Amino acid sequence: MARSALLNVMVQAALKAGRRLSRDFGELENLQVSRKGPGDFVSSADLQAEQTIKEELQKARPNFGFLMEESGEHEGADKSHRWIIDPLDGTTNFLHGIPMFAISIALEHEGRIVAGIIYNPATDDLFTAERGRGAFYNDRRMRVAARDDFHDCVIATGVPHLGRGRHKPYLDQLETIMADVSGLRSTGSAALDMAYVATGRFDGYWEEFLYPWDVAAGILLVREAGGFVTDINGGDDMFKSGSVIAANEAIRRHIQHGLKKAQNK
Ligand code: 2AM
Ligand code: CA
Ligand code: CA
Ligand code: CA
Repeated sequence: MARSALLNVMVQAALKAGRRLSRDFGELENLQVSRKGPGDFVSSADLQAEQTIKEELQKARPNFGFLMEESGEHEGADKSHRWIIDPLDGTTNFLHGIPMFAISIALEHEGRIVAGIIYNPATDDLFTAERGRGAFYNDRRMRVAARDDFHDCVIATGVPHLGRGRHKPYLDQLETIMADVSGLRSTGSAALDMAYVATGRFDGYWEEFLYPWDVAAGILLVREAGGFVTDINGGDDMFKSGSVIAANEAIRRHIQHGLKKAQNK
């Protein structure tokens, strides 16, 4: 299927920023790295990627607003459109030389996500979706996994790191879900975890303490791949709650039920 003009703009921005990220990934010793908080790093690669993406998108759609991890919120003349961008999701992996990181770009129109892409420049994996038009992995249609026996499932989760999330409730969640599934995984990139749910590699995913830019594109990818995404209580408030459960509907319910059980431990 031919890519729409809008998706093309997003892909070109990601490819351009991605080329630079790949170069930086090859010479990590030259990066400037600073600390935002305990265990929370940002590098010149994050900032440069964000700048490149912003410039490219602005050239194509001058009036749209922005919400970005590193430089925050900028209102556009057009109040109904907003880009939500994580220029480098998985900075910790990136800085450790682990090739699991991604650029995440979503477009919100009147509060609804209408387009999303996730791009891993290290593997050249590109995941794209537009509302009502399906989700694609390197131009092949994606579907979430159909598996409905929870015991057979490989479930992804984001491990709360230093500075975000409390440990005991998470350990209770892990213990509960772990007891029921075939495997647990964590890529260290929320965007990739969600893209992998959309391709059916992971049967499901949950995480808390997230920001909109971590998940905006991933939410659309999973939904357009036939999956379901809710917050931890089964509602639609992923951005406000910072929590996400994503899977096919049967598995999503299993995860939600497990997390509820963990709360009562
Ligand atoms: P980031 O790399 O864009 O900051 C889910 O685990 C998300 O948490 C990741 O997508 C990652 O996004 C963020 N994250 C991972 N380790 C982190 C850390 N030490 N401090 C802050 N955010 C982190
Ligand atoms: Ca970060
Ligand atoms: Ca992120
Ligand atoms: Ca980031």
